[in-house]
Parts: sequence; C-alpha cells; structure tokens
Amino acid sequence: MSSPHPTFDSSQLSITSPRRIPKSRFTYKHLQQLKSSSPQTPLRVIAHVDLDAFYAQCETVRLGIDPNLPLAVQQWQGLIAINYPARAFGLSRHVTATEARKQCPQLILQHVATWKEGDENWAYHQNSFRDMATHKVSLDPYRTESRKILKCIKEILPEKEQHVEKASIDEVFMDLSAQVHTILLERYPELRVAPYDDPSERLPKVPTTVLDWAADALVETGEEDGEDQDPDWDDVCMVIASEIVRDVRRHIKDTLGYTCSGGIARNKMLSKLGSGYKKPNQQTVIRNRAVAHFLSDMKFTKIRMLGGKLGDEVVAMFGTDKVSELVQQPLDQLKKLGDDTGTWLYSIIRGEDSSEVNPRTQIKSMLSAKSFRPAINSFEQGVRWLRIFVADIFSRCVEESVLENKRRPKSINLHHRQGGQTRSRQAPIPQGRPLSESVLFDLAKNLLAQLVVDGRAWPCANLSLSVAGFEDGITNNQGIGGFLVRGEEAKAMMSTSRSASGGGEPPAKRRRTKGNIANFFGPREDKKKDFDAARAVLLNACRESTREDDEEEDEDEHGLQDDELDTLPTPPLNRHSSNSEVRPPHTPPSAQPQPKSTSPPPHHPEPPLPHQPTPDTHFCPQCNIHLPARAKEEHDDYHFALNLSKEMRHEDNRNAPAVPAPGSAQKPARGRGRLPGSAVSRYAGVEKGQARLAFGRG
Ligand code: DCP
Ligand code: CA
Repeated sequence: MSSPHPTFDSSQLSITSPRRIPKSRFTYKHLQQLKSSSPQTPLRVIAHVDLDAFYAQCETVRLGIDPNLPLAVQQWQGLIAINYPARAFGLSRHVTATEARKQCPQLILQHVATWKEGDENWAYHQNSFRDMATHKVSLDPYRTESRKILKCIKEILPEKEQHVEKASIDEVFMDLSAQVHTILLERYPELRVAPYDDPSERLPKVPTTVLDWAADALVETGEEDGEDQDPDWDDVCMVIASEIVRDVRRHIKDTLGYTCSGGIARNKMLSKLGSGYKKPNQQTVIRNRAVAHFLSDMKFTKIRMLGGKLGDEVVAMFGTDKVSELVQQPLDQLKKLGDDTGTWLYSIIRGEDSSEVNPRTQIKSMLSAKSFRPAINSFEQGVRWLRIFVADIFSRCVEESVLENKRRPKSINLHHRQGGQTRSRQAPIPQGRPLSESVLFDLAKNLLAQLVVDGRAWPCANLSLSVAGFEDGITNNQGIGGFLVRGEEAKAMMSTSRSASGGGEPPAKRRRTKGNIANFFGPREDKKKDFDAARAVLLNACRESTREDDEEEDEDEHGLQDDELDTLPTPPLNRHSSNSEVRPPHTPPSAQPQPKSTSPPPHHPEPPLPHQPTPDTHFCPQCNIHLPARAKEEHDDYHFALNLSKEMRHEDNRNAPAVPAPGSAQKPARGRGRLPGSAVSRYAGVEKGQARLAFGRG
C-alpha cells in the first residue's frame, strides 16, 4: 500500500468556530454505514475483478507457454477464448479455428479438454470436429483454476471484513467498504469520534489536495475544473480500495500466474463497467464525481442485465442504445417496461445500484449437457452419454465434499429434447448412505428409461442431466433417516411423469398424436428393442431394490397392488394430466392442472368418458362405451398397449415368484405411465409403513 496518507489537522475541528471551517459533504453516520457495508452510504466501495482472456491464460500457464505468444482456446471449430497477443491479429470469438490460423499462422490453438465416450475422466485430446459426436467438452480445468483464484482472493483479504461474491467462472465482486473503513480510521484516527457525539455532524475536510491514485485508469470527471476541486472522503475511500485491489491482483499473479483487470466504484454495476474499461492487466477507478461523465458516452447495453433481451427491448422502445439519450426519458416513460423494470432502469442509467455483494459461493446445482448433431437415436446411445454426464457431475460433487457427506444434492433431473419438445424426469437422490457415481448413474439411467418407455424419445437433439438441492449431509438420527431413505428410493425408482417436481409429462397428451403407440411398438424392430432395453433397466432397478427388502415383504401390509395400467398410456380422452409441456389447444398454462409436489394426483386410469351414441361416435365393446369417432385410433392404441402390458406382466410374474397375488389385501398403486405393474408390486414390498410415505397415499 504505497499512497501517502497525510495526517489530519485537528485544528479544523475547533469548537469555537465550526461554521467557518470547510467541511466534508459526508457525515459520521456515513462513516458508520461504511463500517457495516451498508449499500446506503455514499462512501461505499465495491470492486470487480475479471480475469483476462481466462481460459486462454489457464492453458498458457498449464502448458508453460510464454504469455506473449498468441494463443486461443478452441472448442470444435469455434474459438472461445483468445489471449491479448492473439487479439492483436484481429482474432475474435467470431472467427473459426481455420480462419484464425490463416489470420495468424503462429497461433497456438489448444482444444478444451473433453470426456471421451467410455473414458473415466476428461483429458486433453487432439480433438477435431468429427469428435463432436463422441466427446463432450469438460470445463473442469477452468473451474479448478476459478476456485484457486477465489481462494487466493479470500486469503489476502482480512477474514472478518471480506465480502466476496463469485460472479462467474472468472469474475469476482468484493465489497471493500468494511476494510476501507478500518484502514481509513487507522490512517486518520481523528475520524474515530464524532464531535458532540452527533453522527449527523459532517466529517472534517480531507487534509490534502492531492491523492495518489493507485490506478492505471482514473476516469475523468468531464468537468473543466473537475480535477481542481479538492478531494473528499469518498475519493480517499476509492484510493484505499484501489490499493487493496492492486494487492489482490498482485497476489493472484504471484500465486497462480494469472493477470486480471479491476474496477473500483461505488456499486457493482459501475465496478463491473470499470474492470472492462481498460484491459488487460489494468485497473480503473470511477470516482463518484466522474460517474455522470463515465456513463454519458456509454451504450446502456453494456450495463449488467441490459446486455440481452431486456436491453434489446429498451433499444426498440426508445430508439437508442445511448445512456445520454435514455436519461432524457422521464420515469413514467421508462415504466412502459413495467413499474419495477422502469424504476430500476431509471436508477441504473444514472449510476445508482444498491444491490449487495452476495457472499454466496456455494453451488446450488450442477448440470452436464450435450446437444447432439446428429441427433441420437437409441436408449443405448443415451446411456453412454449419461455415463459421461454422471462422471462429470460426480467429479464436481467430489469437489463439493460429497464424499465426506458434507454437502450433497437432493434430486436428479433429466431433460430431454426431441423435436421442439422438452421433457424432463426427476427423482430424489437417496440420502443417508454414501453417494456414488454408480448410484447417480443408475438413477439417471432409470430416468432415461422412463422417458423411452413413455415413447417419443428419438431422435433426441439434447440431453442434460442435473443434480440440485445441495444441502448439508445428515449426520445424526440415522435410524429415521434410513427409514425415509427407502421411501425416497422407492419414489426415485418409481419417479415418472408425476414425479415430485411436476416437471414430468404423462403420456396422455402426447397420445393425441395419431397412431403414437402403434408407431412405438410398430413394425420397426429397433424401436421395440429400444423399448425392451429401457424396460429392462426399470425392471432391473426394481428387482435390485427389492432384493434387500424381500424378507420384509410378508410383513408389509401397505404394499402396492400389481397394477398393469401403471405402465401404460391411459385412454386419451379422460386424462387428468399433469403435463405442463404439451397442452390441449386454446388452454392457457395457468388453466392447466398443476401437479403437487407432495402427493401424486389420482393414479388410476379412469374409464373413458362415455359419449352419447351418434353417427360420429365409435362404440368400444371392451369398455362398453361410445367415444368420438376421431378418438377411435388412439383408443385402439390404448387397448393395444394395455394388452402388451398384460403380457409383460405375465412374463414378469413368471420370472418373479415373490410377487404378491393380485387382488390381495394390498391397495392399488398410485400413478400411471410408470413401471410395469408387477415390478411396482415387487418393489413396493419394502419396509413397514414405507409405502405410505413413499407414495403419499391415504
Ligand atoms: N467463454 C465462453 N464462451 C463465450 C464467452 C466466454 O466459453 N461466449 C468462456 C471463455 C472465457 C471465459 O468464459 O475465457 C470468460 O469470459 P469473458 O467474457 O470474461 O472473456 P475472457 O476472460 O476470455 O476475456 P476478457 O479478457 O475480455 O475478459
Ligand atoms: Ca474475463
């Protein structure tokens, strides 16, 4: 910390002539607020640090390459990070790897690490475009470096005064107010006591007219006499913050070898604009007196939150992207965007932002995803990708201390895109026993199997697996925990369209599509095989889970009745659908029945609604009812699937002697479109009272 800090002249506080002594604009109350990092204090100091060409630096450091050589990080044909020497050749994210090589023949191109199908870990491969179908990008190396950077920042800031927010993989906000307050009072001890003990008293004037700005870029005030005006305490606070940021940046460079840029200002929005103002390896201070000038030249689309759709909307509405023109709009005009948005926008373009630096650094969820080009077409292929997703997610779970059971996710979610439609399945992750890669893999596989069994899974353009709801591991009360676990597991295995999240989709609505079931089980043998593979996974999951519980089965009075319809699409006309993705025409989403997370909706397929016989109706002799003629085909599908299910059940019963007899005292299962009925039944024989917990009956 190098700047001079002149001593304070206490004669300025003469009680006899307080009014004649020039004072600061700020009060002792403002100083107090600075200590508590209140967003209300005009002395507030926030810093933003952004790594320069982050992925490119990671590769440069990892490979021990001279940082002055041009290097870009490649992802298939695209460039995702370009170091500054390479930018000098005019390279940007918009050029392809091939074009970049032409533009800069000496360019070092490093492909991101990838998971190769079948491998247990990611690695740096010599990837080319054709590997896209068999490899998945891993950002693990950059996440690891990101964590090191955060650690580095935290170790140099005083523990009690640090407020650090990880804003992205290579950005961090720091609220330096409390630390600056401490340093300020150390340097100017006279500020410690308010005269007359009155916090509304103004602070004395800053005892110097010249400050040493530890900044590479000090944003000008834009006023002719701007620099002639004496500094006030907000300027001193900025100087101190700038020194801290310089120390932080130096520590990162010395420890890890990375350069970064910093921005220092009175709030998050301005500090982020500041860090991007001069790059690389520089820092910018935006003093309060310079804010208006700094923003006046700015496009508001550069402001945090205005870079995307909202920014576009504002541009379209007001015909400008300039802050200087938008500030001419009165508040009521901006409120055309909505009251809250308008009010927020009004403040933000004036440099006002009271959002707090949120020290939340804990991960809430993890996602691993892949878009398929070409689309994938079988359960087997899907499972191969799930293995990679699980390995990816699990390795990140390990970083989150999952193995020590400190933090672990509660649920697993599979999203699947086919055509224009996204479907998802969710399951709880069994708690109370160590989480392993194979546990996650089995759950993921089950979710995919459910999607496949429900039909219309292929061709699939995108799969993504996520785990969410991270919370601290259970360390006590294992008895009750163990009991609940089984119920949760049961739900996990059974999770279907009516899983707890309600994000699932019962097959009902999809079956409005003509000939869906016939199509699924139809002449194409590969579809049948696909279905069989998925079904086998579900059956196997149930068998495995049942094995350990078999001995308790006889005691279970709450087991679930074998319900063959559980596997099936129910008749198309009478569904109480929890589907939020596919809606009947002309029905607003709000009008859709919403699934409840705690108890599944009514489970039994109800009989098709009878219609009055007319020339437009079709009579089903099996159901003994009239249906609209247009529903005939789907209804036939229904019976087709029903029969198929019965066959499956038969087969399962032969293979599984432990199945309770249908029609026993057991109650019927809730839910449909799930596992083959007998599997449900066998799985259901788990632990006393558990079924009630697991399936929310009663
Ligand atoms: N990134 C990416 N794809 C994008 C944008 C970014 O994969 N479209 C990755 C690569 C970047 C990292 O995120 O290295 C950080 O993004 P930044 O926007 O901060 O860009 P850089 O750090 O690369 O450059 P700068 O020096 O401009 O911050
Ligand atoms: Ca960056």
